[in-house]
Amino acid sequence: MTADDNAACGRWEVVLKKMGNIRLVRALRGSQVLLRLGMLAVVVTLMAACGPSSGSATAPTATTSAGAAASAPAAPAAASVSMTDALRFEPATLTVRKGATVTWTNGTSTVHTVTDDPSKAANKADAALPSGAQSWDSGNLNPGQTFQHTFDTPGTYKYFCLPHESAGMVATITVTG
Ligand SMILES: [Cu+2]
Repeated sequence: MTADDNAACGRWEVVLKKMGNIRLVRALRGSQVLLRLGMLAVVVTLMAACGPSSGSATAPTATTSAGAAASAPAAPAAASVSMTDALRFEPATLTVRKGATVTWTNGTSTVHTVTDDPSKAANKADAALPSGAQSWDSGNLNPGQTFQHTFDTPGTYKYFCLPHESAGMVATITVTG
C-alpha cells in the first residue's frame, strides 16, 4: 500500500469511527475492500472535479445532417408548366420523378393543347413516349384552363400543342425512376 492509500484508509477509518462502526473498521483493515473504497473515493472526486469542463467539451452539438440528407437534390413529385403568349411551354424541359403529376395552365388568350400522341403529330419527332406509356391529349384548353397528367412510366416524353406544333410549341419531360 502506498502512502496515499494509507492516508485514504486513515480517512475512511476516521469516518467509520465517527459512525461508531469500529468492528467494521477492524474487519476491513488489511483487506482489499478498504483500498478499493479509498480508490473509489479518489476516482469519484476526480470525476466530479473534471465533470463540468469535460462535460461541456464533449456536449453533443446539434446536427442538421438528417435534414440535409432528406432534402438532397431529387426530381420533384409535382411540377407546373405554363403556356405563354410566345407560343411556348415554359419550362420547355422538365425533370420529375416517377409518379409525379404535372399541371399545365393556359395563361394566354389563345386555345392550346398538351398532346403526346405520335399519330397526331405533323412531325413524328415532336411526340415521343417511353415504351409502355400511354399517349395522351388534353383536347382544347381555353384561356384560364388547366390540364394534369401523371407520369407513372420513367423515360423521355416529347409533347406538343396541336394548333402550334409548326410554330415550335414543343417541350420535353424526363421522368426519373
Ligand atoms: Cu398552343
